[in-house]
Amino acid sequence: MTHTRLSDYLQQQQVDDALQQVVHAVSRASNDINHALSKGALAGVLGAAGAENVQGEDQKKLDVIANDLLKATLSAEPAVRGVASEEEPDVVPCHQDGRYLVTFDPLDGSSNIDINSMVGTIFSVLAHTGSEDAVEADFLQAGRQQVAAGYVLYGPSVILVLSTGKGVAMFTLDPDSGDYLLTDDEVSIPADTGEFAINMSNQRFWAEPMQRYIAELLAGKDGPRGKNFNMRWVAAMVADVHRILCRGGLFSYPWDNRKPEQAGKLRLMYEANPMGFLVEQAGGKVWTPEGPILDIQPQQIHQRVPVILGAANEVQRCVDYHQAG
Ligand code: AFP
Repeated sequence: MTHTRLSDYLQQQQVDDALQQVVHAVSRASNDINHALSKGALAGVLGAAGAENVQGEDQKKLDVIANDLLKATLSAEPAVRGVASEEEPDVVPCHQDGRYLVTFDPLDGSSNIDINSMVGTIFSVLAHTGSEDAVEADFLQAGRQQVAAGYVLYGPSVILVLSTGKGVAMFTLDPDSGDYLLTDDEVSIPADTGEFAINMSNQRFWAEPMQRYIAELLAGKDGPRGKNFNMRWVAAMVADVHRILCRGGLFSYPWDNRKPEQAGKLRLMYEANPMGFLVEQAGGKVWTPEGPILDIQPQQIHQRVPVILGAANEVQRCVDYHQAG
């Protein structure tokens, strides 16, 4: 069976040339990141980098390697006006006539690196409409303005998942050719589910409506939901969302009172917005308890947001519990 190559798919979808170049730059960088990951301890790339990022998190060596690879590859692309990264304190201006801005989480799930578990690269593409040199304000566009979003999941297979606003497509890396080949272009999230993903160890810190919603799932068929639910938690959003795109489910990283001043753990511009774009394109919902995440007007590049996403009916029920107070 022959599979469509990523380059042919982008042409068939009539994606503009400049955006095609951006997607190809991300796919090239992902090949290099995957190579570094697969060498792991053999290349001495595991473990801490010995520095903190702007989030105050200890960087892993591979966080820095992945960030440097993506920054170098994208900033060499004439179509790129600027980039922003979880690992960069400020936005990085690139080409003064570039049409697109790219935000990325170079290696999501860093706590999984040293245990050989799944990690991924998340990216979001916005049109540049502002000043000559890209500045932070140019990036502060609502998630619904994204022209493309996707991720690369470094698992048993390396899978690139992409949406340019016309549904979601999945491409599997052929290790022999180095090409990403189309393996699914009918990605859809059922409105109902029997599976949820949340870090249960934080349960006592959540707001009461979230505690109620999750308690009902745990009560199973003898509880108000009248059916049993299964739970998964990979501790890498990219892997949990990939499962939801493949077989449905609900994912949440809610606000909790450990740091009450912090809206949530996940970052809006390079985690919630790109993943939310994909989830909505696949028929799911992505909300905070107040409303759709993709409608949020960003205030700063590293801002955080509480996330409830996946099966539309489950997201709605969870949000309704919050809005009922
Ligand atoms: P790291 O990249 O620091 O491992 O964080 C990953 C993440 O941002 C997201 O991908 C996971 O869903 C979530 O954090 C896991 O958080 P916990 O480690 O608190 O479960």
